[in-house]
Amino acid sequence: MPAIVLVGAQWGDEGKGKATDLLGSSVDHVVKFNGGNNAGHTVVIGDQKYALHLLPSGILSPGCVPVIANGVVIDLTVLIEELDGLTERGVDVSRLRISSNAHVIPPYNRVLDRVTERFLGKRRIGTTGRGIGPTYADKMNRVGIRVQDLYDESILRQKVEGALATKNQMLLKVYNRRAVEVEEVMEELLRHSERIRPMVADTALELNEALDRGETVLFEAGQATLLDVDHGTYPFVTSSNATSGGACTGSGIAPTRIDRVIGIFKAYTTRVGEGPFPTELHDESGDFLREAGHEFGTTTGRPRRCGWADVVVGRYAQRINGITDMVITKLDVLTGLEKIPVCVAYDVQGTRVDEMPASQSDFHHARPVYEELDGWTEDITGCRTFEQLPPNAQRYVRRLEELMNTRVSVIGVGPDREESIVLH
Ligand code: 2SA
Ligand code: GDP
Ligand code: MG
Repeated sequence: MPAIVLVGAQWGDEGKGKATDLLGSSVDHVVKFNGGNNAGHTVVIGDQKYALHLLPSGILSPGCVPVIANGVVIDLTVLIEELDGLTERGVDVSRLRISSNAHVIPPYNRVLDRVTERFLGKRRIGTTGRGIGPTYADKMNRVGIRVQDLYDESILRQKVEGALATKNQMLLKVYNRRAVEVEEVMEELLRHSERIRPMVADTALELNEALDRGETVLFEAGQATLLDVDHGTYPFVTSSNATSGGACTGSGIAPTRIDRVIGIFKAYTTRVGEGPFPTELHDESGDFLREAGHEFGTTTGRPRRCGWADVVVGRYAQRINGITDMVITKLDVLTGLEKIPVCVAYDVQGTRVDEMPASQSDFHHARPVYEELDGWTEDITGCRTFEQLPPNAQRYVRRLEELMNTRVSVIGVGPDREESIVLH
């Protein structure tokens, strides 16, 4: 299958990094098409653990070309830090390709992200504070700075001056912060520009040519369906399209070229940041999931909010993304629970609702309607075939598959690359 999109089916941190890495050896290119260093993907290979933010997980697979496509926003300092960190650990990063159309995160947008959140107070989004939202806003507002601008200093200066004319008004007059100097922005943006120059390319052309040659390209989404700016729980979302459609606009690959969409669905649910979450647990069950699943932000270290699996969300993700295969991750985390509730519908002010409510207000009021499944106690981390799973774990997976009207192709039973059951 030459063009595969991999998306998160919930609110992120489903284990996309591990799933990408698992496919890595059979893939020629891994493309990051949205988001920036707000993402955090943890990949465990033997005794080595890697936390990737800006780089696609494919960077860890020898022979695979990692691509940062046009839909990504790049913090250049973080990019260099990540490249240096991996190089020190013996990873060859020289194959990286960076789209000349990708936008860069200028320092003032990091400041604006943080002060806006503080200003919003109780209405804050709970962003990662990396400048993601303001940089996408600049892109839409046509005052953004692109990678290609780094190679024309006079254009770059004009753009920085133009952007600062309004940004400094906001910083000074609205947020009571110091103004940002043109020179400090120029210095940061140009500090590493020559170093990345050999990697900068027309990645849309390169990817289309790779597909023409019959090579396999994997598009790896950052964040997830319910964090998508159009299809997520707006305004409690990130500022990019994290759903499968975003792979096309974010990379320059036409929808007709996509062959397969893999959805990553964690066997329970987590969310970081603010916003509605019907199955959230505020009791010891939530603490159990957080501890057993090590649910702390890969980028910010924030404790993740935890709750039971929600198949209304899963079905929604299946529909919005056109998911052809579902990967169920972290099944091992549920080991030891006597009963495992699964949310099959919502009660919205006395009315049963089977699909994601079209109105955000209804979703804020949605209360989960649960079906309870029996748990298992056996350690499943050593299982490598479906039949080796305890019968109740098998039933849990089959029931999710049925309720989400999908096909489960892989089951994760531990963080390591090897701790996976491949069904199809
Ligand atoms: P932003 O910074 O503008 O993208 O924040 C907007 C919302 O998107 C959420 N968001 C995330 N949710 C889950 N995981 C993310 N990546 C990191 C991780 C997060 C971390 O892998 O753990 O370390 O805290 C991620 N990135 C953005 C965010 O929480 C806001 O709700
Ligand atoms: P991503 O943002 O979707 O790539 O996910 P993260 O890397 O932020 O969070 C997923 C976490 O779960 C990481 O620490 C992974 O190492 C871990 N993980 C992935 N799959 C499994 C699994 O099947 N079982 C367990 N126990 N951990 C897993
Ligand atoms: Mg993550």
